[in-house]
Amino acid sequence: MAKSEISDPFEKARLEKGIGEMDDQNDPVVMALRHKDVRRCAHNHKTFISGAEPGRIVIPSEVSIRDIRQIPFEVDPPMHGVYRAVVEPWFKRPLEADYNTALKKQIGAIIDEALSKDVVEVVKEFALVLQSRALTLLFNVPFSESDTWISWGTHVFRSQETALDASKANVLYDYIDKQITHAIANPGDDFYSMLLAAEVNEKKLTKEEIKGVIILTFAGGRDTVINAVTNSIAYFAEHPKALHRLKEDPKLVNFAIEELIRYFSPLTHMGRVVTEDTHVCEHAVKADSRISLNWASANRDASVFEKPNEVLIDRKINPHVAFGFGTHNCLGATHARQILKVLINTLIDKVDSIDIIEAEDNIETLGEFKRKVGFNNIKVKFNASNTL
Ligand code: EMZ
Repeated sequence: MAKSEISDPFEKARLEKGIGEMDDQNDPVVMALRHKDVRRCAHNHKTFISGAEPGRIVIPSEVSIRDIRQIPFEVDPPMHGVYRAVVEPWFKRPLEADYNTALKKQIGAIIDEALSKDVVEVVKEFALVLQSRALTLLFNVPFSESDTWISWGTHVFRSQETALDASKANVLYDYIDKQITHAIANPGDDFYSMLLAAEVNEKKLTKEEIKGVIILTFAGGRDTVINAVTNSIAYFAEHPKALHRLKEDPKLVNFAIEELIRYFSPLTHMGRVVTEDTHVCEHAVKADSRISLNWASANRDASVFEKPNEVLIDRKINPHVAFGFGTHNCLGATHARQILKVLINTLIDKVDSIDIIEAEDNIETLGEFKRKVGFNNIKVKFNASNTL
């Protein structure tokens, strides 16, 4: 099997039953597997809520390690929309020309460094660095902050040793407290200062609310972006023709981004808590139980996607749900898409081919299902294109 291949473990269950079941810390989850059901449940935010106990819609549940509500992620309409309106313009800044220029400079430097090395371990030396540095643009804080963030590793709540690591969460919370205190004393044009000045229903956000937004910004787009970047490198290593095709026809880059995100589905699923006895795909679910919207499975649904297990980099009709669907669609999607766009364009410019030396998969276990989401580590050699 090719190293960049991400197979679909849900196919049989999706076709036969439409659902999958898994336990998670004695709080079981019924996974909706079909594209239609995933969208329908995501749309029905009254029966399937996000505003449950903080941490409960995440799988694995983070209830035991945090009690701060992430905003707007763990808030339902109508308040969800009110918070979202406050933060949304900030999360659209990646579309601005200056932001793009800065991102190009950062990613160009990372690729130049990679080209100068014999071996690069992509997860930690490339994707983690790239994600952390790019996040300084989203926060609009000094570049040097990224060194601290890199030291936190690929997940702020999880470590290699434990799936839920409370001590790691505390490192993040202490850091955020310090940054907020600093911004109160020195208001500037950074994310913290924007949130401190923001008003919701004519009232300033509380410190708890501000922390909720910031924690989400650190946690939500971390391993997901790292997986998307790493998987992209692995894909182009094994499909050099795809990179050459994009070079010849740059109009395809936007299609390629959506297709890679569909194929990778860096976030397998997201939970919801059920408010009343109901059904998911004819399967009874009880009030106060959990379901999940399995984006990864929906994105391989053959009733929606032709050749669902193939990457068609020019796929035109692509209603994927890799960034979620409906009210709660991913707040960081613009930033993530810009990262991938600049990454691909820089690879096109500077890289001819990539050789995989060795790789270890990162596999998630969801009940009977095992799904590859990315790599624990993957060593590669980047080869420069002959542009001179
Ligand atoms: C939460 C989540 C958000 C959670 C869109 O996903 O991402 C997870 O990686 C975090 O652990 O706390 O932010």
